Amino acid sequence: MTIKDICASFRIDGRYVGCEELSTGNINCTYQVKFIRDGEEKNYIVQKINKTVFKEPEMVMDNIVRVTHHIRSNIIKKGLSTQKFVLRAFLAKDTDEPFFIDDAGDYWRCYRFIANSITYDSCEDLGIIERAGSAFGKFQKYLDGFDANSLNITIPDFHNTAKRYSALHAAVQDDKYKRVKSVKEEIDKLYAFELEACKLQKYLDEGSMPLRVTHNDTKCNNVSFDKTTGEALAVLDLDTVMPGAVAHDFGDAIRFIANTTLEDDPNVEDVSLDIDKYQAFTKGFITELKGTLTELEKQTMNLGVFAMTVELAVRFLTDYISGDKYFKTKYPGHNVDRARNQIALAEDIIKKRGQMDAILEKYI
Ligand code: GN1
Ligand code: MG
Repeated sequence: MTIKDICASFRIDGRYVGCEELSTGNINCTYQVKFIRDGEEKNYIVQKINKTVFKEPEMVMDNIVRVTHHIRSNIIKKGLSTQKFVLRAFLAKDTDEPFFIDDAGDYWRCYRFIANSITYDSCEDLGIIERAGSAFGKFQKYLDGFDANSLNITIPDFHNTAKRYSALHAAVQDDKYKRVKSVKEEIDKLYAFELEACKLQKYLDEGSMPLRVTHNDTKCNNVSFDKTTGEALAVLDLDTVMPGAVAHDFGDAIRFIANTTLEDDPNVEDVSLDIDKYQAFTKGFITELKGTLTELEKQTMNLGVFAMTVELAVRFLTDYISGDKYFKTKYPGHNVDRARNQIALAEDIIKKRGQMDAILEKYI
């Protein structure tokens, strides 16, 4: 089936003009589709959901529909535009489900592309970074009152750092692709981080921290911005919305946005934590959530930055050792470069922890 056929299966009007594949995501296949309706250009995002990663796409879409419904009602209460500030999934014509299953059994979905919006894979503008922080903070605020336990667990133990380490240990043991020898140094570095990186999970296991509705993939390119005004609009990519710790969202966001280079830059000398970017995001995020955080949540925020950085390094390296089956890769060794990059970032986070704590203290 062509993308045009897929589009024809959804309740969207207008004339199909063309599509372009977007290459930023590491998991799903994403296309931006152009339509013309009443002489006006309308854009949509059409995605094929990765079934290896998301074993039950219906559950993913069920979470997304319920979460966006809750956000939408809060946005309406505030008198804000639902066209701009919340994602909308279209229904399939035949089933009225928010997905379409093609002949090959693959799941597709279709979102509105927010008019005049843009996303940033990297960003130097501290104003934009602060507004990304506010957007993710607001996302949590809008979902306050939504029962986290009612969400489907679409990827079990997604941010369970200890389980991610167990998978690494098992992959190293197995060494199916005989790749362990080439990444000995990286493995040793990650093993040295293990105790500290798993502390956050320990608090969660003990039940000392509240489980909130978290986004769990808070990369800055998952917030859309108005191209003209720079205003933060909707939070995107809600695939991994599940119960989690607030420090997961904070940590994952910082490791992405405050890295001085892209997360897969092979030149590790270019990797460090930009403290100004850290400050900008922290200001936006914490200002939204101030007053709602428990003592332990405040204390573990920067631990989350370290844990999420190390956890992703563990995931990239595990995937490399296990034959590159999970993340999309652009060249052999891509996952090793990604892991090295995150390890270098974790090393710099350790060095800058004092500075980070002082900044956090200021806003919290
Ligand atoms: C994947 O493909 P994307 O950008 O949505 C991954 C995240 C990682 C991220 C690293 C479901 O996200 O957990 O942090 O790559 N998503 C999943 O770039 O595993
Ligand atoms: Mg994602």
